[in-house]
Amino acid sequence: MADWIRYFESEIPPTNLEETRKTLYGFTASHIQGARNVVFITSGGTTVPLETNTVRFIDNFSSGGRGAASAEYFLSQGYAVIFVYRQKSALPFQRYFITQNPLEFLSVSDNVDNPLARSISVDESKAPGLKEILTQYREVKRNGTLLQIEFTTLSSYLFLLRMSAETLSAFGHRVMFYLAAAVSDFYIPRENLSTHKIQSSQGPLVLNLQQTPKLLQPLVKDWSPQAFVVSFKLETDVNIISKKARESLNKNSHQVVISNILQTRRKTVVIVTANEENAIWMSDSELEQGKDIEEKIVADLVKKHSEFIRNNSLPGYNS
Ligand code: PAZ
Repeated sequence: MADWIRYFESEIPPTNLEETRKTLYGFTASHIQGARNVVFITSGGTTVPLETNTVRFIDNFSSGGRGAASAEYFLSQGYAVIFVYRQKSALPFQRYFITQNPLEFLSVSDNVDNPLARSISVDESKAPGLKEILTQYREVKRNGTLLQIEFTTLSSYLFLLRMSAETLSAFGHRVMFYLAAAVSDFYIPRENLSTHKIQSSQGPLVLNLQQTPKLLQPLVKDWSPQAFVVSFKLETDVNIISKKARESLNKNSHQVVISNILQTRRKTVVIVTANEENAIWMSDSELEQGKDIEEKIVADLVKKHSEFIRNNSLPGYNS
C-alpha cells in the first residue's frame, strides 16, 4: 500500500472538509464558465503538533510572502485565485501592512471642541502604492475572484490538498496548481502523540518523527491528471539545488519546478521545465523600488499555462 494511502487512513480529516469542497467547486465552476482560468496557490508553512491538545509544535521559516505576492499578480493577469494559506501568514494585499505600520501614515484631525467629530486621513507620501493596492483590492472584491482557505497543521494541509486536487480535476487544463507552501517532511503519527502537554519533569524530550508522504506524484497521476502543476523546490546548498529540481520533475512528470535558495529567494529563482532552465533575476534597483520577483514568475507561468491549454485543446478534445 502506498505511504500516502496509509497516511490518510490513519489521520483524521478536518471537520469542515466537505463544506470547503462545495465552496471550492462553486467558486471554480463560476469562474471557468466566466472564461477565467483558475490558480490554486498554497502558501506558508505547516505545523507539526507534538501533542493532541497542542501546546507545542514544530514550525518552519515560511512567511507566506511568495504565495501572497503571487496571488496578486495572478489576479491582475485575469485569473481567479484559490489561496490556501497558513493561518496568520502573509495575505494578498494585506501583506503590505506587515512592513508598513498604518499608525505611521494615518493622522487624526484636531478638533478640541468635539473629539468625536475628528476625522482620520491618510498621508499618502508615507504610504507609497497604497492607492493602487486599494484600487486592485476593491476590484478583486467586486469581481469575487479571490477565495481564501486557511490551514495550520500538516495534516489539515494534506487533506485539503487531496480533496482540492480531486475536486478541481473536473476543470481539466484550465486549473494551475502553484504549490509554494513549505510542507514539513517529518511528522508524528496521531497514534504516537501525547494527549496532554508533555511534562518537562519527564526529562529530556526525544522525538521520533516519521517521513511525510509525498503527494505530488498522486496529485499529478491520479487526482488532477489534466491540470498544469507547478511545484517549488527549496534548498540551502547551491550545489544540489539544480539536481534536486530536475529529479523532482523527472520523478513526478509535472510541468514546472521552480527552484530557490533560502537566502536569495526574493532575488533569484530558476524555472525548470522538461525542455529548459530559465533563471529569473531581480536587479538591485528593481528591489530598491520595491518590485517583486513574483511579478516575473507569474508572467512566465501564465504564458506557459496558455500554451499548455492551447496544446491540449485539439479539435474534438473536451477540456
Ligand atoms: O513563504 P516565503 O515567501 O517566506 O518563502 C517561499 C518558499 C521558499 C517557501 C517557496 O518559494 C518554496 O520554495 N516552497 C517550497 C518549499 C519546499 O521545498 O518544501
